[in-house]
Amino acid sequence: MSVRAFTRIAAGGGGLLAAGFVDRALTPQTRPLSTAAAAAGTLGHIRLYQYQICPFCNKIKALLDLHGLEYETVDVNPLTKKEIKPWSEYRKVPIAVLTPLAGGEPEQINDSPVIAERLLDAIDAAALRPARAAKAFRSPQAMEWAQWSDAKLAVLLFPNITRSFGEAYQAFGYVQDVPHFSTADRLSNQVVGAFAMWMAQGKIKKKYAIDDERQALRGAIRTWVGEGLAGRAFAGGDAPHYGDVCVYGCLRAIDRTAAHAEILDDAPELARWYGRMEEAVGPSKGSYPLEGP
Ligand SMILES: N[C@@H](CCC(=O)N[C@@H](CS)C(=O)NCC(=O)O)C(=O)O
Repeated sequence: MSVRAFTRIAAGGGGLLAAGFVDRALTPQTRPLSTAAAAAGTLGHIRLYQYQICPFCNKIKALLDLHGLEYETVDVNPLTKKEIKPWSEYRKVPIAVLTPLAGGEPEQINDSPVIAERLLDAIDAAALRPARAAKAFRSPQAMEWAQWSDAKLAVLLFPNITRSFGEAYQAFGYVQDVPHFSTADRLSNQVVGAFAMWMAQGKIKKKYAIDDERQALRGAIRTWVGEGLAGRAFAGGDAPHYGDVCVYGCLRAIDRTAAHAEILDDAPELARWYGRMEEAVGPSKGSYPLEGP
């Protein structure tokens, strides 16, 4: 496993859900479960190949969770990629595999914006929300924030969770909880992975012209709070739009790290919005597959 293979890995996930952050009064009713089944019917069985600390994977999971759609997650071993290597030439995550419920060929979808578009089309077709709200969810502004989240925010996460070996080791701690990883997989990923990520930090900073990574992240958060939220409950207004989901997914990806706690502590408006998003999105509906990957 090369250092390079780790350089695209960013951020990852547990729960900084401080009850005080949740403003229940502002929580929108965005999950009519009766129609979620219709979207699931169109999409079939959803399996998502992921790293738990990948912002692009967490964006897709947040989109599924917000709409009450069930899915399976398969954690890919970042060192060996053995879960995807036998059948996929594309070696990044997320990869979605949709299997029709009535049987038939599974469909592989690579690249999070492509996956998201497919999910959004199915969600719209199932009329999970009224037409006007559906249009607002995918408004041009929402899509601009989605792009901003991928291009500006996601790239800042990696340098912020790998400033020292200890931080990188903490970020990779999730591998200890992946059911199908062997003890050797867990040890090698946490130690070698953390070391490689720590070593790659300078290179990534150079690539994206990042000087002080915390300052850059705080700057991005100020942009989101000032221009995205602009005093509203969500960037989408009273309910989240797709841009809210993308930014939330990015931040949820690193929720086990010190960087996550720090940026929420530093920005009370962000923390309140994050709490509202946690409430709206709910817990992850991802499960591990019954049979092996
Ligand atoms: N444009 C892709 C980017 C995906 C990406 O870069 N994923 C990283 C993890 S965050 C990855 O798989 N890197 C390759 C590796 O780990 O070997 C998307 O949005 O899905």
